[in-house]
Amino acid sequence: MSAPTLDRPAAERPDEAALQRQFDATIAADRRIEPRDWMPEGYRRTLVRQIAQHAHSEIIGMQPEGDWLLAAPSMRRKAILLAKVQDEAGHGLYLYSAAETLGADRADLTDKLIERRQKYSSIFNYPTPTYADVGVIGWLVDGAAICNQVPLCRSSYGPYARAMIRVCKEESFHQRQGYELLMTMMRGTDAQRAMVQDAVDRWWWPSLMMFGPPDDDSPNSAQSMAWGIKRHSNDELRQRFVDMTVPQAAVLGVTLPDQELAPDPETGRYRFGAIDWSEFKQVLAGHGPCNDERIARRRAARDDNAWVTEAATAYARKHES
Ligand code: BYC
Repeated sequence: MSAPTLDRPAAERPDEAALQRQFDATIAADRRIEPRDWMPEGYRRTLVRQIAQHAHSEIIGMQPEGDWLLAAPSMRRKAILLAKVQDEAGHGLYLYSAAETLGADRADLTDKLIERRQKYSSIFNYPTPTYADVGVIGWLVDGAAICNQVPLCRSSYGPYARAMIRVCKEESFHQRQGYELLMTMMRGTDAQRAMVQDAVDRWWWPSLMMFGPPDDDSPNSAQSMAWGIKRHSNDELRQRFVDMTVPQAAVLGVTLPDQELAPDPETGRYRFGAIDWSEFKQVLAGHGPCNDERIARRRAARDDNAWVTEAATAYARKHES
């Protein structure tokens, strides 16, 4: 980071151009940047933005499925769901720790989320009215997350890449538990099959939006890819997700709600219909079905549990002295 060098006498300050060259060489050689390495301010800012957003998504992402913890249909389903939701909390914590290595303050990031000055993934602004939503989140949302996050295991910033390795292992368990739940429901009654289809209809398009705006409308992609923070473009990963998911839908016996979805014999990939980007923009602007509810609950969690943070901080101070 550049900040600690500023208070040194000019003669002792490392040459900024040389540091930049060293940074560029590290990126060009596909090696990792570590917290103590010098990095351009824009690189640091971009990482804090993406990692904070990612952490917020994991924490806010506990809510839609968390709503089913008390209503899960069996002890087994409850135990699985509880473990999954706890994993998401863990992911949030690894990611806030990664953001801290860049000089960010965790409480400040939470405040920015609650004040809507930082984003979280659009997908978590949709409701979970039936238990099939739990399965579909595992299958589609965790499936999309895996597509997006596996390449992030090779991200150029060491702490982010390392956090992603563990996160991806857990996400792949989440995706399978969702698929297994849906398989079980599809072997059940007509009403259960209809419930699964309804949930797929509601979550399919928002899952495609998770990958972010199309490449020609993605202001951050080019620089993030040049820095090796992102390894693939939003559209590339979205296409990879569609190609992976269509055969899984066929095995499950559900229809994906897109009449234009069809194999393209030239590319061997699936063509799909136009995404409604106005819906995505509305959700990002805070007008999705559950934006207010998600933020209100996160605010209440921060405020109602402030005494725990205060007590833990006081305890830690006592043991420091
Ligand atoms: N939602 O230039 P772009 C999970 C924003 S949780 C909201 O393409 P970038 C799980 C974007 O931030 C895992 N905002 O940006 C948890 C930017 O705005 P700002 C969630 C979005 O960063 C619980 C603007 O649009 N995964 O798996 O190059 C239960 C322009 O976009 C979204 C991550 O967080 C969106 N969907 O690329 C179950 C992945 N898309 O910041 C599961 C990590 C875009 O300039 N993040 N925006 O104001 C990334 O990979 C990248 O940040 C993105 C966007 C691909 C999402």
